[in-house]
Amino acid sequence: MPLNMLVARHLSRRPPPASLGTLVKACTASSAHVTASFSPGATSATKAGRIIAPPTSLASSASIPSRAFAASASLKENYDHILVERCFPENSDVVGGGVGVITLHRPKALNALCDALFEDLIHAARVLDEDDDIGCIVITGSGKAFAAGADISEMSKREFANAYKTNMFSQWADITKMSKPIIAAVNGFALGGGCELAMMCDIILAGSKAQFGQPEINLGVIPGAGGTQRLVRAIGKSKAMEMVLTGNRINAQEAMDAGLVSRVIDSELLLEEAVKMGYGIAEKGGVAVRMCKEAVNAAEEMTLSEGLRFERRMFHSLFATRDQKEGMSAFLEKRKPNFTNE
Ligand code: CO8
Repeated sequence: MPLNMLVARHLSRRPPPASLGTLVKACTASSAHVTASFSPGATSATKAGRIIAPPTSLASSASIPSRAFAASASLKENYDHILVERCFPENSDVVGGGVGVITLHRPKALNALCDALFEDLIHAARVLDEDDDIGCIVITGSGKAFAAGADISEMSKREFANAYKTNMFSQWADITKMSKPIIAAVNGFALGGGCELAMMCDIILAGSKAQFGQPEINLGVIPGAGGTQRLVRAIGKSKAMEMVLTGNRINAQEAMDAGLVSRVIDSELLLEEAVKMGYGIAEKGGVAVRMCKEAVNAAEEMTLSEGLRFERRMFHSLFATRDQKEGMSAFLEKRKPNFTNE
């Protein structure tokens, strides 16, 4: 098996979905990078030629007590409903320049978001968020769906008291707590909770076959993870109201015209383009990237004057970073900056 395939597949025992064919090219890693990311010292075992230990950055981060999750965080060897890959640009020594790709992979159920899938998704997202080699995360779908919503067969049996007492689906919001940017690469149906999951991400790229909708009204319920709130902020009241009241879907171009997505990309190239965009973000200074995310997301919650003050304070604080010194020096010296994310 070529090295790049090994790297692209190292966290998945399942065969990658067909769409990953193009991604593998984008995920090509140099042998130097493989050594750096998966040093023998950190490798506990090798099965059938596949490295199955956590990457060194995760192994070493185990000693950093900064966040409770980090203490035991490593990607699982196998997930039931997702595929996870750590991709690195070819011939690059950018610090933290990798992109974590999480592929929702329950194609027979159109990636319906059952509890177990969401548990997998949140676990992997948290680990990648803590991984110093990774600067950006991509969430994508497989088959003909990004995700066709919450799992209706699982939901159909729930009763009010149980839903209320367990705060059903509240864990979904954990996706919005990641500090690194998340790109949703939507390639097919993004319906109900699937559309809401995409809206929890920071950038939505739509494949040309993408379809977005909030069809919960057809099931006798309403959206429950942002379809009546984030959608309004993204596309305005009238269009959002039409979507949630009629359950009608919009296509990729309509989503683009409405401001829900930032770009429409040929379906075949979507994942590759998303990973490339991720590499572009991951090569910037990591502290500034996180602050950009935090400040832009704060705009949804704050008044203009509060938001401007928050932005200015964050801007000031970046003058305490090495990356600010490096970025400005590099500009003046007419060279590329070498950010260290400090
Ligand atoms: N849940 C469970 N199974 C599903 C779902 C789903 N959401 N969507 C599709 N499937 C299954 C189908 O049952 C079918 O399974 P099987 O082959 O075993 O019969 C398989 O996927 C393929 O589906 P179809 O045969 O229907 O495929 P089509 O191409 O004919 O149609 C559609 C595709 C249009 C996407 C259609 O499947 C559909 O309408 N799906 C339901 C979409 C929907 O209503 N989504 C909203 C769900 S409710 C929700 O998301 C609420 C979120 C609240 C979050 C709250 C957080 C706090």
